[in-house]
Amino acid sequence: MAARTDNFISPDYFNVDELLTEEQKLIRESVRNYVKKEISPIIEDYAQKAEFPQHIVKQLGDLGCFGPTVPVEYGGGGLDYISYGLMMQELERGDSGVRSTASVQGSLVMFPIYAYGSEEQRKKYLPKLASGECLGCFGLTEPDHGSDPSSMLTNFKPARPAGGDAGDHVILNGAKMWISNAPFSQVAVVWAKNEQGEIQGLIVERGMEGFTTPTTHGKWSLRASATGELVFDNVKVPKQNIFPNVKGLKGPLGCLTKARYGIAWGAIGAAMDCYDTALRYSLEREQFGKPIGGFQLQQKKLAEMVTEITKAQLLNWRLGVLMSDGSATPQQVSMAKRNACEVAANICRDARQMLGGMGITGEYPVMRHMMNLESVITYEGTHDIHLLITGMDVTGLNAFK
Ligand code: TGC
Ligand code: FAD
Repeated sequence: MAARTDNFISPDYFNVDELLTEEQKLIRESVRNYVKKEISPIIEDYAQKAEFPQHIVKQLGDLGCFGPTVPVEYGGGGLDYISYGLMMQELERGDSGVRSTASVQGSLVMFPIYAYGSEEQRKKYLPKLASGECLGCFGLTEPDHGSDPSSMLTNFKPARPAGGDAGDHVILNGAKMWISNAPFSQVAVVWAKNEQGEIQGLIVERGMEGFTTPTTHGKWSLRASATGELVFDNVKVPKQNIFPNVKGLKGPLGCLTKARYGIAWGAIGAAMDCYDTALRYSLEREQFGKPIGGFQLQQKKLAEMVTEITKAQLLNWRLGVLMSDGSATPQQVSMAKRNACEVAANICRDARQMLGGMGITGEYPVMRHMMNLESVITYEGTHDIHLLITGMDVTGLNAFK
């Protein structure tokens, strides 16, 4: 497949740019340029082959896309949440799988090590994760427990050497499924139950005996992202790898709040790419003697796309302000993630139709985005789960159980 030239022009119908600082705009520009130069020309090929472009891990680290809100002293960017959101928007404009790699590394691996880890854990892992020298993954979902992670079965017990005391290790057993980055990760943040049935996080390293990461094959979505399982068969994990500062489901859910926030921005990046592609196509493609953009039905699609993108941009920006001052609620993040995924999925589908037959090919990024969004609307809490979170927040009534 010929390398694609990326001439993306970002829609900004309400001059949302005026709400951004110069620093935020510069950060966005550097990630946008990176995507144009390094991601757009290659990503279709990797997606078609269902391969993860491993070389981008170091590039994303160099660009500061891993842990942008983690303090600088641990290798993070020390940035505000709008800068982080803009980075995720630009990466997902390239491909959801690329944003996924950054979301997992920054929000689901670096954040818990920073927020719940010991000083030794922070110093040992964060700088290497930030630079991309080391890739991480996050294991919460299990084959039989997805939306309901509190029912997880993965567990650990103190290693009890015959005749000795409890020792320095625990023994981890169980399996995680659908884990982004798993096949290429050097470390995994794993959520498991202790002997009392409380959920705790552990850092499991590749190479520990009994730990394997089989690849998940046959995906029609997120094909340029590597997904796998984490299998623990009596894995001996040092006690010093357990997070000392959190217990319970609020540990993993706290990480998900950060990652879901990034997805809210990211999905709109994919939507912006599809809108930009459809708009250009509609002005170039002629049928019945005029550009298809001159037909009312196509204009309706474009007008609705740019309206929804604009509404989501404003919602994300406001949420970014609340996240930066520490006052955003997880429920607000759920609303933004759900809104962005719905808006993006609809826009990608409409854009694909506007491109006619060409819309199903890899000549354009639209079908790839459309298929990717089927994962994005499912992971980090399904569309229905986020709706129920909003429902519970406004009524006070739990409709999950
Ligand atoms: P519930 O009783 O509601 O909550 C348990 C404790 O957690 C607290 N909490 C949160 N804390 C921080 N952030 C949040 N978003 C939180 N939501 C809840 C809550 O206050 C409570 O704390 P405490 O102190 O009282 O113990 O828990 P529940 O068992 O009823 O479940 C609620 C539910 C269904 C909303 C939740 O479990 C859920 O969100 N399910 C969806 C699961 C999910 O999102 N899985 C994602 C897996 S990771 C992934 O998909 C990565 S994809 C990455 C990529 O490639 O980009
Ligand atoms: P289920 O929970 O079985 O849900 C099936 C359906 O039932 C859904 O429509 C759901 O909305 C609905 N449902 C469930 N409960 C209720 C309810 N109470 N009321 C109404 N409807 C309900 N997980 C990780 O831990 N780490 C990762 O890195 C990761 N990466 C992923 C990458 C990809 C490509 C994918 C597809 C998934 C990934 N996941 C990851 C897993 C993801 O988070 C789960 O798929 C998701 O949380 C849903 O769980 P499930 O697939 O088991 O679906």
